Amino acid sequence: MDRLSQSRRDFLKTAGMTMGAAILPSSATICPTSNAWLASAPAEGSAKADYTIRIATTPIEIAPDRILSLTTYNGQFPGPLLRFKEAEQVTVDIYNDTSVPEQLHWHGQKVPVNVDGASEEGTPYIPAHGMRRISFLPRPAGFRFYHTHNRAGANLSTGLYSGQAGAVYIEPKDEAGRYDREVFLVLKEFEPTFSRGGDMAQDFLSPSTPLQALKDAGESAMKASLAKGMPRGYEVGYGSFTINGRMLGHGEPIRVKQGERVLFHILNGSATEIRSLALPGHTFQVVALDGNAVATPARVPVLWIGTAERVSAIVQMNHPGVWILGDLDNDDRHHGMGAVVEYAGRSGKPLWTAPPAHRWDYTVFGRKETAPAPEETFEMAFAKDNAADEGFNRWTINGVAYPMTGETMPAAFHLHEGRRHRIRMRNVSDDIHPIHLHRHTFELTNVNGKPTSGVLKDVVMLGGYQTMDIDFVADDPGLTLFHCHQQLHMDYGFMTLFDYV
Ligand SMILES: [Cu+2]
Repeated sequence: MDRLSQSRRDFLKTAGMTMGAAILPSSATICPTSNAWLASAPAEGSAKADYTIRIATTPIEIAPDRILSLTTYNGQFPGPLLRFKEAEQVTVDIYNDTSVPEQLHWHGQKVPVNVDGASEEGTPYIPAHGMRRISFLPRPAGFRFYHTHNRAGANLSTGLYSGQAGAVYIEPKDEAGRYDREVFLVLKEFEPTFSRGGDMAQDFLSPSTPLQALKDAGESAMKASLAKGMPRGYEVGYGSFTINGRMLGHGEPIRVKQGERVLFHILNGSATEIRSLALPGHTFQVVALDGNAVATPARVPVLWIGTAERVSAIVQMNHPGVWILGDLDNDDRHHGMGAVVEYAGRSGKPLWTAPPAHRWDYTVFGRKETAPAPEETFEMAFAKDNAADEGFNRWTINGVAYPMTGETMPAAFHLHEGRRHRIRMRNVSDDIHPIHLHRHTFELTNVNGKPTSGVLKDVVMLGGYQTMDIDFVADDPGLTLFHCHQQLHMDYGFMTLFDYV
């Protein structure tokens, strides 16, 4: 038996054991004052973990005879779907079979710093050819994400360019929404290459009006850089596109029956890209964003999903046929970004038709009432130094680029436990930034001039030359990382730390 099938079997076995079985004792210890679960190495002869994750580089077939070398979780892409129960302790053994120390980040969860999986916060690395055992209380309930938090820099085989991404579902005590079955989809591109500023600015957000002052500042900085003879900074493009690790037409179809309500949990596991999805003749009833139920579930013809965002949406299957659930970008869809939806009793070539024009507006899912006033407000401006770091764009928050040396930095912003804080963000660049806050959930309170409330997220797309306010209660003490989730941006400065004072 090869090692790959061995590790898969081990995973299935341990995952199976947790189903209805008593939680196994482990070597984890509890810090009684903060209720934080602290990780420690498994003791000699200690009980088996509830879950085992093995990081290793393996061949992954994304289409017949299209086989990539990828670092993955448990030899598969996406990594196994991890189902936890809210606030029921789990123990996870993470083995690192690579020669590079790794960080596994529990994205969207309220976990202590030494579990979270970010070296900047002080989480210990999973040593090369070593392991870590961690224990924690999964929370909050909903659709979460686990992925590597390593810096990639110019190395396109590591960080989120690799295959280290998977879905987490934390079952709530009461499941909301009526549906017949659920389908998890992980969107991901592979075979990355660099280009010089090939990316076109995307224009799909609403409200869409840029702030003239931000635009003037961003454009004059870019003009000055080009006038000095600087080239445009590197961007990343991809050769292949997949849903659940298979290119369009090469995965198992999503088989549905007429009249069914299918709940899709969709994760954008991309390192750098924003994705769109449509299903011809159908609409999406969005019920949750980033795993958190929205204040106003609403029907949309197209989903736009920034890097690391998640959308949960119910589709009423009332248009029989064989369809392509695919990206609006023809080129990306032709290179694999899609999956086939096949009604029972129907056959033939899967069909695609472009959806009606539609803009993505987070406030549609919110409330009209304004959110409570914050007790403290932080101002942040995000800017780009074109090609400033060996040809890569350097990104700054209030003029400061997070250093890329790997050392721990002092926090730039200070939180008070229990207080409601607001981050007022201004984007002095034409890129859309998927902004992420670790270990906390934030509420959108103003989207480019439009007040809102009731949309709770951990990543949000901030439009080019736009503004946004996000509020959060400081309720998880410890260093807290804040960054753009676009790998090239976070790797070249777009990152900062909060601490609790
Ligand atoms: Cu960014």
